[in-house]
Parts: sequence; C-alpha cells; structure tokens
Amino acid sequence: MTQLPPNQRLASQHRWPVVGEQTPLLSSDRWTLTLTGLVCPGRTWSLDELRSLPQANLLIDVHCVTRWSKLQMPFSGVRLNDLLEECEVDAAVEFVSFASRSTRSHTSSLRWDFVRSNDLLIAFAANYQPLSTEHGGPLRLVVPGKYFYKSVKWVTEVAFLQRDQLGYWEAEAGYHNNADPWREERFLASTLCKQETERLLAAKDFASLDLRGIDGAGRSLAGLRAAKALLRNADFSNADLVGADFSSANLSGARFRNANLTSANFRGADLEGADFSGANLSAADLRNASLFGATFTDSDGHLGAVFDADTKLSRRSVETLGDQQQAWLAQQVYSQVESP
Ligand SMILES: Nc1nc2c(c(=O)[nH]1)N[C@H]1C(S)=C(S)[C@@H](COP(=O)(O)O)O[C@H]1N2
Ligand SMILES: [Mo]
Repeated sequence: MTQLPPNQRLASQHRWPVVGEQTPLLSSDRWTLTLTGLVCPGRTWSLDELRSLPQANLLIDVHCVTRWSKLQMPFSGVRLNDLLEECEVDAAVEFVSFASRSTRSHTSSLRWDFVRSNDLLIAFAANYQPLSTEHGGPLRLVVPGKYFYKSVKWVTEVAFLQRDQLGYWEAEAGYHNNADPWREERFLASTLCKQETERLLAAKDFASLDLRGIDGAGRSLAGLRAAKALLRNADFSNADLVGADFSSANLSGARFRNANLTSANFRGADLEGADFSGANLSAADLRNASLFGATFTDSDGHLGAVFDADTKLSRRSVETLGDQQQAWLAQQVYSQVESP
C-alpha cells in the first residue's frame, strides 16, 4: 500500500485542485519543447513529434505543498530520459531548469542527479484524459517524489545548467528547493535567531513582518498584532491567541492545533493548508480567508475545532475546503455560514 508523507491528506477522489497559474500564455506560435544549455542545444520537438514517440503510462503520487495528496494518479506522456537518450549531457551539468509558456515564464529546477535517476514525465494526459488547460495542457512536467510545485505546467523549455537557477516559487515564496515530501521540505527554514524571536514574541507585534516558520507553540500571545504578516509554516500549537489580529496575513501551512483562537481575526488571510485541529474558534472571524487544504479536524474526525454561534465564516471560504472537511464543518456550524 502506498503511504502518505507526513502531514498530507488525501484530496477527495473526484477533486483535483488547480494551484498557481490557471492559463498559459496565449500565442499563435506552435507549441514546441526545446532543450537548451549543456546538452544537444536547440533540439526541438513539436507536439506531434512527441506524440509519435513511445508513450509511458505511470501511476504517480501527487503531493501538493498545501497538504493535499492524490495517490497513484495515472499520467501518460514521454519519459524525459527517453528524450535524452540520443543526447550527450555535458559532464559539467548539475541542474536542470524547466520553463513554462506562461505570462511570468514560470520555472522550477531540479538536480540533474535526481532527474536522471527518476521517471520524469512530459505528460499529455492525466486520468486517461488529455490534460485540461488549467492543469497544464497541452504539455506539463510531472515529477514523482517531489512536492507538486516542481511539476511545471505548460512546459516548453528544459535547460541543462552548471549552476542552479532558482524557480519561481522557490525564489519568490521561499518554497524549499529540494521539495522532498517525506522530509517535509515545504518552505525554507526561518532565518530568525533565537533572541530576535523572543523579542518579537514578547512585543506581540508581528504586523507586516516576514516571520516565516516562527515557533510560537505554547506561548501567551493574546492580542497579538499580526495583520499582513508573512507567517507561512509558523507553529502556534497550544498558544493563547485570544483576540489576535491575523487579518490578511499569510498563514499557509501554519499550525494552530489546540490553540485558543477565541475572537481572533483571520479576515482575508491565506490559510491554505493551515491546521486548526482542536483549536477554539469561538467568535473567530474567518470571512474571505482562503482555506484550500486547511483542516479543522483530524482525518478520523477526532480533535475537532470548536465553533460557537459567533464564529464567522463565509460561503466563499468554506467552498475552498476539501469535501471531508466541508462535511464535518457543515455539522458544526451550518447556521453560521454567511450566504454569498
Ligand atoms: N506554469 C506553472 N506551473 C506550475 C505552477 C504555476 O503557478 N505555474 N504551480 C505549481 C504548483 S505550486 C502546483 S501544486 C501544481 C498544481 O498543478 P495543478 O493546478 O494541475 O493541480 O503546479 C505547479 N506548476
Ligand atoms: Mo503547490
């Protein structure tokens, strides 16, 4: 049986969330896949040429950094290593960078060692259907064994490099460059030193600061000011956060297990993949927060968050939750969900 990496949950069977860019660059140029850098540079395939090559059908476990997974998902396309068979890769190559045909020329990169020893797929299809545009059609990279942000949608260029070129999420959002889901390499560790962390926790003012991964577990932080703070992957398990202001903060992947969040303000916050299991959300305000992959209860339904008649939720944010979480939530707070 395939297993889930730590702190991942299964997305419901019929749901495949769209994450990141939704559309490729509109262009009338025909689609090509090109190799550049220190390997038969300029070698280019059209879509038809790629389709006429031997196709591989692989079952790949998809693990999104926002904590949803889909196991054994069928993808088909051409193995990158098959394309490279006729190419001599220069001995100096250490990294491979993949670029998208998208408005921001989205990229991600991997170590060449990893690429050559794994079955990376240049995929045309998922679930036995051609890839939809939003999921990277006509052509996307699918990388087994890494968080899904390495699987670049609308892939058009593969560059073989001596030095790494940090990808878009890795450079802009602090995503971990190695992305191993089994080691939970989601985001770069915080660069805060211990003294600075203590000073900030005592001042209880995080507003607009970049404090990714800060450890506030078990701390007394009632009234914390954290509007617009960057708190991705922060740990607030068991913390006292009564009346805290997290409005418009980025809290993706943050942990609030068993925290006291009475009257806390999360309006407009990014709570993707945040864990609220066992937290007290009485009178908390979660309107217009993004709850993609967020959890309010353990998968066995135990350790549920506590809601009361004053907890505020909006339909828009509830709809971003997975089915299981939505169903659980509906039983708790049906009457508190504000109509659109
Ligand atoms: N071009 C491009 N590729 C991308 C992204 C993106 O924003 N742009 N996001 C990445 C992230 S973070 C994830 S989780 C997956 C999402 O793929 P999906 O939308 O098909 O689920 O695509 C990855 N590839
Ligand atoms: Mo992702």
